[in-house]
Amino acid sequence: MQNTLLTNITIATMVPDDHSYGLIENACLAIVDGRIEWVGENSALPGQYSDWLLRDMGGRLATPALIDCHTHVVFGGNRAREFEMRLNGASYEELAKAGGGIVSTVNATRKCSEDELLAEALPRVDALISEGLSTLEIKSGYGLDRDTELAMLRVARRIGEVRDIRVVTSFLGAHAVPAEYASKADQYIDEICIPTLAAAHKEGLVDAVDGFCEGIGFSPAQIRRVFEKARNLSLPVKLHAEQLSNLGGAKLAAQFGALSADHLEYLDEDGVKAMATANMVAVLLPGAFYTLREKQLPPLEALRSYKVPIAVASDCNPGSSPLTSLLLTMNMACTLFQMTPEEALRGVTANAARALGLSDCGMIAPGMRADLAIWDAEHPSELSYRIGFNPLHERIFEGQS
Ligand code: DI6
Ligand code: FE
Repeated sequence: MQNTLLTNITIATMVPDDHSYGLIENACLAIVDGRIEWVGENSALPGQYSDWLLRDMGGRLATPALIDCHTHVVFGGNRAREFEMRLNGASYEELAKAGGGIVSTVNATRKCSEDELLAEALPRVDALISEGLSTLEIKSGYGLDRDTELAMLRVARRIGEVRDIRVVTSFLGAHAVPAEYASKADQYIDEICIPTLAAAHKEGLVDAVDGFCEGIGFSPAQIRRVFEKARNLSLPVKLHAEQLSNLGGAKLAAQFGALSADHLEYLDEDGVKAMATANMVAVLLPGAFYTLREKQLPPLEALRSYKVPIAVASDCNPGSSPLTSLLLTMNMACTLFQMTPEEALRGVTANAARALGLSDCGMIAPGMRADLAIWDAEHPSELSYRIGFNPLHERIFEGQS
């Protein structure tokens, strides 16, 4: 689609950060070589576009294409049985300690070839794409040995080749301690996690480095060592922090200039301040909160008052968030966390881009990539309002339908 002009369209640009959606009605949008060249009201359209290929969008709504900035979509097997056990009384932490949880997905993932991992991941990715996704973050972390961590990241890169999406990877070697290193977490960090990070980086497989800072994961001191390696390799960091308890993970991440801290139910005001000072994004994951039936809400008011940008993501993973819908994630962010529909949409567009360190997507403005979602909707609040309904009319990726 070269030199195309979309006409008769309502656009939620998400540009001004003032809770307005940046709505333009009766708008036009000019696309050249996969980039947005002009956007504005029809009445202000410059003459040079008059002989371009016109596409009448029938008054529909355009938003930036959706961005899922926190997922674990590559893994083997599923944990439906564990879900059942939780509903029969076992807690997530008890199951993790009894060799279930993340470690059981590690066993299933290690048994899969790269082709099998790809085949298992693609239906999940396709579900996200069917709701207008353009950009997907994918973490490793279910291998926990060198070969399987590398395999997961290669599969993540392949997903970006076999589908029209942009994939951003995160190395999550510090996700859990594998059974062969039980009670030897420090040794695992030294012998597997850090050397595997170096190997994955050498293969060009790592865009950022993540960790799970939690009682059932790694201590701040252990995460610090992984982050020091990331700094050495000039890789940005992010952290699963304050999900089930407050270990000060967000503050640690702030010391390393992290892109984001994610989950954050137990974040305190000091942590919020540290995130604000370090210009970090708070990534909230209502799917995990919902699945684990958590009670502790993330500190939304404090995040708002310190002006920490808030993103929301699916956290798609087999244990705590088997969720492959960003529209449902947006609905949950509103209903469970009391975010507004505007915050939810910003959370899967402009602020999700920021959480990934991307400055060329997530908003509709000249110079941005032409990654758009066209909806059968009149107003963007409809995207968060419905439950289990997909009003996507068309997805445009780098200017192509
Ligand atoms: N926090 C989560 O919610 C997921 N990982 C993490 O660090 C859970 C992953 C799983 O249970 O498989
Ligand atoms: Fe996660």
